[in-house]
Amino acid sequence: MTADATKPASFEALAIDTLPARLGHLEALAGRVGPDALAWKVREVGDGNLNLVFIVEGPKGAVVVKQALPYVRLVGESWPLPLKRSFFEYHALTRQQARAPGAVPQVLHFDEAQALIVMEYLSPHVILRKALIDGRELPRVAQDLGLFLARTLFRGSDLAMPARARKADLALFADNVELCDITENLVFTDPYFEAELNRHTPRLSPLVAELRADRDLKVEAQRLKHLFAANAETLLHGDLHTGSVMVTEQETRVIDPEFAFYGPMAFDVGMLIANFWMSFFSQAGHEENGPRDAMRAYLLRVAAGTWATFRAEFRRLWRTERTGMLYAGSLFENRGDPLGAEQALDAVLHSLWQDMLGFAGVEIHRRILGLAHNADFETIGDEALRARCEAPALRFGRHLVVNRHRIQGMEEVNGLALLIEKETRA
Ligand code: SR1
Ligand code: MG
Repeated sequence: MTADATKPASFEALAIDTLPARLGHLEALAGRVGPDALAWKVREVGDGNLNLVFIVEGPKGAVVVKQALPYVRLVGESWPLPLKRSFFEYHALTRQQARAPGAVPQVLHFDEAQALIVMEYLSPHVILRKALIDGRELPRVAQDLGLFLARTLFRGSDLAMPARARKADLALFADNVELCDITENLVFTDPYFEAELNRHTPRLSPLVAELRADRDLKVEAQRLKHLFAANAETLLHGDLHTGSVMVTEQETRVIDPEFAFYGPMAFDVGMLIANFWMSFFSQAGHEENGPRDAMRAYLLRVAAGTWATFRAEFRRLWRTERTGMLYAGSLFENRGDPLGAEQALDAVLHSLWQDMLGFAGVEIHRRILGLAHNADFETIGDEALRARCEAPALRFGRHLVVNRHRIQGMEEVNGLALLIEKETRA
C-alpha cells in the first residue's frame, strides 16, 4: 500500500474501516503491528472529551492512534477546536520524555496535517481514575507522579533551562490559545456563575447558589486565574487529572498533554492532587461491595505522598540542577552562602504549596459545577448519594481556595477532608 494512494490532501477524520488503508504504509505501525494492514483489528476507544483514539492490533503487536477532531467531541461541531492541539501534544510528549524518562508513552509517528500521533500501546495498563473507582490501591502512583511533576516542572523552567531556549519554547507553546481558553473559562470562571453549559446534581442547588454568591470565593478564584494566565513559569501538562494517567501495579504513565503551555508550576500539582481528594469524597458512592475505609485512607496517603515526593525531588533538583538564570549559584553557593539558596528554596516551595491548594480547590469545583464532570461522581447512580458525596467536596474546595494562605500542611488538609467527608455518611 503506498502513501500517495490513500493519503488525503487535507485533514480527514479516521474511522475504524478506513484506518488500515490510510495508515497501512507507515513503518511506525506496520513494524509494530504487522505488515498486512488488512489483518489489523481496529477499535475506537476514545472516551475523553475531545479526540478519537484507536487501538490497532495485529499479529506482531499493537499501537495507539490518537487523532484530534476539529471540534470538541463532548459538545459537537457547534464548538470548533483547532487541530493544532495535536502539534502541542506531540511536542509536550517529547519534552516530558526528555525531562522524566519513561513517564510517558513512546511516540512512534506524528502527522501534523492529519493531527494524529501514533504511540506505544500501554497494556495491561488502565486509566487511574477507573482503578480508583474500582477500589484498587496502586502502590506506585504517589512516588511516580510526584517525581514526574517535580522533574517536568523544574526542568522546563528558568530554574534549569538556558533563558534563550526557554523563551523559544514559551513562544512555541504560546499558540495553544484555544486550549488555554477552555481552562481559563471552564476551570476559573464558569463554575462561579450560571454559565450556559454548566450542570450540577439538582439537589445541590442551594449550596451552588451559596457558592456563586460567595464574594471571597469569586475573588480568590479570579486571583488564581490571574496567576494561571500571567505566570508563564514552566511547561505544564495542563490537564493532569487521574484520567490522564495509566497504571499497573508496577508502572505509572502520564498521557494526553494536549493542554500543554507555559503556566504556573502549582497548576499541574494542584489539579492532580484535587483528583485524589475527589476520589476520596466519592468513595461512599462506591460501597456496593463493602466499605471503602481502607481506600479512603489510601487516597489521603496518595495526596500527601504525591506532595511529599514532589517537594523532596524539587529540593534535590534545586541543589543539583539549578543551572538556569533564577536564584543563580553566583549569588549563593559560589559566594559561600548555601543557606541563602536554601532560604530561597523554602520560600519558593511555600508559594507552590499555597498556589497548589488554590488550584486544587477550583478543580474540585469545576468538576461538580461546570461542563466537564468526572466519573468518580458521575458513576454514582443514586442522585441523593451523589449529592451527599459532592457537597462536602464543594465545601472542602471552597476552604482550599479561600484559606490557602493559612493552611499549614498536608496533615491539616487531610484532617479536614476526613472531618468533612463524615457528613456524607452521617
Ligand atoms: C471541553 S473540554 C473539557 C475538559 O476536557 C479536558 O479533558 C479538559 O479537562 C477540559 O477542561
Ligand atoms: Mg485529555
